[in-house]
Amino acid sequence: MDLETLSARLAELQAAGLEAIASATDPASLEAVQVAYLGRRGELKTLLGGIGGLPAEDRPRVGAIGNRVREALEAALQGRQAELDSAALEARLAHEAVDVTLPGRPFRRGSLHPLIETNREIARIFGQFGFVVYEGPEVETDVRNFQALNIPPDHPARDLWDTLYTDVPGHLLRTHTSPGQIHVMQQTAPPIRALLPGRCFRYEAVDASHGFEFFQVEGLMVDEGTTMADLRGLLDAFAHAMFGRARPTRFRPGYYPFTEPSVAFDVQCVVCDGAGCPSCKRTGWMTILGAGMVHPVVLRNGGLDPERYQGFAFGLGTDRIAILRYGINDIRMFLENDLRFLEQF
Ligand code: 2U9
Repeated sequence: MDLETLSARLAELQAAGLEAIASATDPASLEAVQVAYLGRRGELKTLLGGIGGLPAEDRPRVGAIGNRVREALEAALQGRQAELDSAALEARLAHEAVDVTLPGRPFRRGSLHPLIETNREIARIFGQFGFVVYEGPEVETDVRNFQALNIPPDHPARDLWDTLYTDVPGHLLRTHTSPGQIHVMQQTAPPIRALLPGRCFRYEAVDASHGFEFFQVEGLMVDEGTTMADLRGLLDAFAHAMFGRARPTRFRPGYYPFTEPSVAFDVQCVVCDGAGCPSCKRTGWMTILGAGMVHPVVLRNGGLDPERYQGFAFGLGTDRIAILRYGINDIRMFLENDLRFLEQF
């Protein structure tokens, strides 16, 4: 090959290379162009391999042209690479753009279960009188659930509190939170003002107003000189906070093995305001809790001297209070996990 031909071929190569670079649309094809033209076995190397056939005085001229071609192609490659990079960046920015002016997605807010809500309200009210919330276990011993509460084996009152039993002899699902009060009495020195909320169990035919599991809050106060007047005042304050200041209340005689004397505590019917309706069985009154002065035997079982200390206790059904608060007519709904019911609270 002579100088003229080689120069012309180098010019063609440059032109073809520049066109290939300009039409590369992505980094991979650009790299392929680079390899094809400037690689170790690329077109430029191959063409310059023909330099050996030229007369010695022509070689530097061809070498110089070859360098210019390489420089031109390298510059074009760099320029094209920069173009492709910025195009890729533009595309990414457009794709990943965050429109900060869009409205946020709302969080789905849950709500408290009506029994939890009621429980908290009860604890809040008694908390104002210094009552502290304790919790006891749901599986209890026969001793704490019955015997310590003055209900010995074969006592007829056990029929009222038949429950579910575990495989471990002498252990059962608690029928009230009272055994927790025994824990408190044995572990705390008076003055005691304890509130025990929790799940309780009983052997029960289930219907709209009875469940085999239910929730209870019990209160216990023990101190020197505690009287039934303190109990009455406290329960009045509770009833007024829960059902309204003007709502009349009353004590009726009751019976529990663990309190003596025992009472039922009624509020005027919250449905008919005392006129008489199906909700209050036409009596005008609703029993919202039971209470009494702690039996001396129970105080002694709790490790306290009944000559020195007196106390009162009360127990209320959380489900029942919640029914009255929210106007619910079937306690089974509390435990069915039906969102149509729960979302109303
Ligand atoms: C100790 C001593 C005495 C707790 C009491 C009641 C009366 C009562 C019922 C109300 C509705 C249970 O949930 S319910 O079915 N409870 O009427 N409970 S006095 O007396 C105690 C507790 C602990 C050591």
